Amino acid sequence: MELYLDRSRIIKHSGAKLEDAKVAILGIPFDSTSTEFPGSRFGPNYVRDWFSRLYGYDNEEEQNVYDTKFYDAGNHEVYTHFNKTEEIVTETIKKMYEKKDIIPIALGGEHSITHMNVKAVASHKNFALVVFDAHADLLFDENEGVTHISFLQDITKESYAEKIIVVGVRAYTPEEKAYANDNGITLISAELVNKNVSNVINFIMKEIANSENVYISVDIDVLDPIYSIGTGSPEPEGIDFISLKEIIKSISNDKVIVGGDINEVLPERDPGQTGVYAAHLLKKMIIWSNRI
Ligand SMILES: [Mn+2]
Repeated sequence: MELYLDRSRIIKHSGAKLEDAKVAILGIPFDSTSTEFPGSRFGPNYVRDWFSRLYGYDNEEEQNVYDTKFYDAGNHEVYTHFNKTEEIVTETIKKMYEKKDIIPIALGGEHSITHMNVKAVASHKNFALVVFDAHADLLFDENEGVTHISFLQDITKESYAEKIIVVGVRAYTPEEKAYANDNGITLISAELVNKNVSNVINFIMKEIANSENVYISVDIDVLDPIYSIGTGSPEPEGIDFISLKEIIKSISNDKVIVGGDINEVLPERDPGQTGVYAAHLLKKMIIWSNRI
């Protein structure tokens, strides 16, 4: 299992062994299909650095993240080619499952890494997929294969999720909207979240009522650029951090989180806030995933 993993930069104080942990952090420094600014491959270690500066104790949850005994698996080896990378990443996650029924939380890398983690989790469990993103990521070009702007269409075609919802969207083409409509994908705009987050939470819970398990994928560009300018394709008029937090927290109160990821953090273009918010979200997601 160590074959493809670099553990030289794991989160300080994350001392749990895989056998004792419930959550496993896995860096996937893959950004070969980036269409805008590249560099999210440096995201995993950057988010770890910010994570280590945050208090371990979370006042809201009254829990110390380091008491949850999460396991930091390190960063996965990647190739330039998506399929080759996915093959070894899913193999590693499968080997983790053989040791422990783990909740893998991946750190990107670009958003296509969601396809890798979702594929691995889907081979063990059923779940609804809730994606937070400024974009619909439903563009498709059959010559390109899986990319960070098309991966959600690939996930749809491969039927990895019982239900797909994209929250916080504000940049998509008419074709993407039509594809979502035709394939039962629910798009919830940033505008709707900003108007009334409680209504959005109720709506999401209804949409995923038939699923026990949920996979949470967060493209950091779902946040307004005042929180996340350090990303490849920022879009104005996004949602604020509290709304993002309230939605995921509400889902985790009711459902079992079986996997997740935080992606598209671009250290080179980040004055710091994207990193610190991504790290804060990671801390919350580790604690929420440990709840049930
Ligand atoms: Mn995305």
